[in-house]
This record gives sequence, C-alpha cells and structure tokens, in this order.
Amino acid sequence: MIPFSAQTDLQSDFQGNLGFWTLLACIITFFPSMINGESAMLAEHGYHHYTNEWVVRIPQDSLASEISNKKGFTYVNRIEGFDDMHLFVKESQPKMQKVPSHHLSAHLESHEAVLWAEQQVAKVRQRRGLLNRREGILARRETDRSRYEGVFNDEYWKLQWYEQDYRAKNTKFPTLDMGLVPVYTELNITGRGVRVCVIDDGLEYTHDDLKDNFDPEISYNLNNSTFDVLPRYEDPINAHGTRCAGEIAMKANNSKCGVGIAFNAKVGGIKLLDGPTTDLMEAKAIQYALDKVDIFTGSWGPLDNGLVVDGPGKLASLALENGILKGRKGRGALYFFAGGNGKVSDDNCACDGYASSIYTITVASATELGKPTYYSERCSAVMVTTYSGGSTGQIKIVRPTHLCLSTSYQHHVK
Ligand SMILES: [Ca+2]
Ligand SMILES: [Ca+2]
Ligand SMILES: [Ca+2]
Repeated sequence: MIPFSAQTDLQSDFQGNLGFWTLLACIITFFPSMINGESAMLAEHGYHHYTNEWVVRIPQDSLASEISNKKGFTYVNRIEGFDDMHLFVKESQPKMQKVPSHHLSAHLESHEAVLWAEQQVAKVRQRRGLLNRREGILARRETDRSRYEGVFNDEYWKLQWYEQDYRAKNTKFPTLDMGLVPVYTELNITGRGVRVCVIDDGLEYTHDDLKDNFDPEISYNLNNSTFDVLPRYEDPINAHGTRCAGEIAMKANNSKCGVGIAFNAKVGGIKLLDGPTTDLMEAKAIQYALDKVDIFTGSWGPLDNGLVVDGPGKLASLALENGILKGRKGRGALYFFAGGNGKVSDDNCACDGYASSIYTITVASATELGKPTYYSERCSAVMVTTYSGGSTGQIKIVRPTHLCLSTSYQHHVK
C-alpha cells in the first residue's frame, strides 16, 4: 500500500532499532500490499504525496538564507527547537505531487555547507482506536459494588472497574484494578501540577468534563496553523484525541461523566492527525511548548495492517531526542506511545518506530481477566500494560464521547 516512490523514503526515514531479520521480513511483506486498492485510496486523500517544502540542515546559520536564494528556493525560517534546521519552499513546484524531486534534494546537498536536505512527504498515521469488530459491554452486573463507590460522585465512576474493582465479589474474576484510590486519598497524588499534552486529532476543550482541566498554553492546531484545537466532528473519527484526554483528566466530583486517571492534571492537545502529517509537523508536535509540558502522549503511529515498517523521520527523531534531553528542566519530557492494535493482522510493534524508539514508553493493553487483548501488539519495546476494552462480553473502559457525548459531537454524529 506504500507506493514504490515513497517506500525508499520511508525506509530511509526509519530510525527505530530493529533486528535485521525482522526488518527483512517486514520489507518482504511490503510487496503484496502494493497491489491492493488501499494505496489508491490513500493517494486520493493526499497521503504519500510530496510537498514543495524542504527541511535543510545547515550548521552555519548565517548562510541558510543565501544558500536558499542561490539554489532557487524561498527561505521560510529556522525551524523552532533546532539550531541548524531550516525550511525552504520551492515556489515553482506544486504544493503536492505524486513523485519525489530527488534532483532538487541533490541540488541543495551539492552545496558544501548543507549536511542534508529532505523533501517533506505526507505520511499516514493511524489512531489506535478501539476496534469495533468485537463489542464489549459496559458493566458486569448492576448489583456489583466496590468499597470505593462513594469516593467520587461522577455518574460513571461506578463503572470504572479498572480503578476500583467492583467485580471482586464475582469469584470468576481476579481483583485487578490499578490500586489508584489509596494513591488519591492517602497520598494525595492526583496529577496536580502535571501538564500532559495529547498529540492527536484535537481536543474538545468545551466538553463539560474537560473544560476546567484544559491547558491552552500547551495546545496547538498543526493541521490549520491556529491555536484552536477543537476537533472537526464532520468526521467522527476525530473524537479520538478527546477520548484520550478524558482518560487522563476528566474532572472529578462534578457529577458528570467519569473520573480521569490524573483528574487534577492539566491537559492540552496538539491537533496533528486530521489529515496527512509530515516529518516537520510531527517534530513540531513532539517538542511543542517543551518548557511547559511534562508528559507527551501519542496513541497513533504507522498503519497497523502488518505490512508497514515506518517510524519517526529525521526531524521527528531529533525532536524526540531534544525532548528527553531538554524537557522538564533537563530531566527529560516523558513520551508515551501506544504499542498498536494490529495483533489481529500479525502486526508487531517492533516495526513501529514510535513504539520501538528508546525515547518512548510503550504501552500495551490487557482485558479485565488480566490477559492480553486480542488486538494489542507484542514486541520487546512494551514497557507498560494497562486495561482497555477486551473482547466480546468483556468490559470496556469509560471515556468522554463514549458515554458522555458532548452536544457538539452529537450534533454532528447523530
Ligand atoms: Ca467527571
Ligand atoms: Ca503496529
Ligand atoms: Ca519505546
């Protein structure tokens, strides 16, 4: 499904740590995928197209603008967060085209002061949403109760089994919650003072259960270059970022919806996935407001179809390195990435460079029985496992827009 022209580029982008044989196996499985219709469908939406923007690495800052003019490009700016990266535009080229302009990259690289030049390509990034093919249930039994039921008054708190295991009386199930209530009530650790940035498809900051914890200073819309990160619900898939933000920071004790895991944390959103991304956009997301954000989280990555080897490009890889070196006043920002939901397609998170990066904490998922979910991918990069929706007849987890549909979401979806 990756066109030949993009394939070399994506492989050379890939900065993950793969074993040779895994890499070879994944490359081999590339080829059957290219004969299906997915490639054509993605191309139709602008994915895999080449832009007229080049990222150019020039250590001698003062030469950048001059080189750009000399080579027939327009100089845009030095890329924020990097000392030696510059953005050039080739005005005479279409903004999107199907074939790469290798000759222009070579033309730039022929200058002795240029370390490398890379044309930006529109990439496919898939959200790690709950799969619909096996629908879970909301509660085991209405009569099941936990001893922590009265801790919060939120309408769906009593369904949050992964925080307070109300199923314990049902001997079929092990007690498997995250043990968080004593952390809240006895240690008073609730996320207060922590700023979490959700890199996704937007954040519905007007949502009743999120508006008080929304942090505009760590929010930006890279799809439209504005500060408004409201999701575009004309496409309902764009509820994903809000769901992720809700799991983290739904407000507690407001009688509404559920309770976030870190319900006093502040949460911001980087809108990145409402369309194709580029390496430059991903790099901007990964180190946005790096002096303010403690934790970045990304529940997305390359397609989970078991046919793709892909990961952060040159600039995004450097951004991750910047983040872990410079974030949190030198202690390093924390990056969490989902391990991926492609187990049903024999996908492996070793082929996902965001998950397999040494700079990210990679998360897999387990069912209410403490077993791996049928979709959660396995690889040596997985460092953490937490609960998620399981299979048919197993319990889901609580998120806004799942149970707590906002008016704006309903307006578009119903
Ligand atoms: Ca609430
Ligand atoms: Ca995957
Ligand atoms: Ca990792």
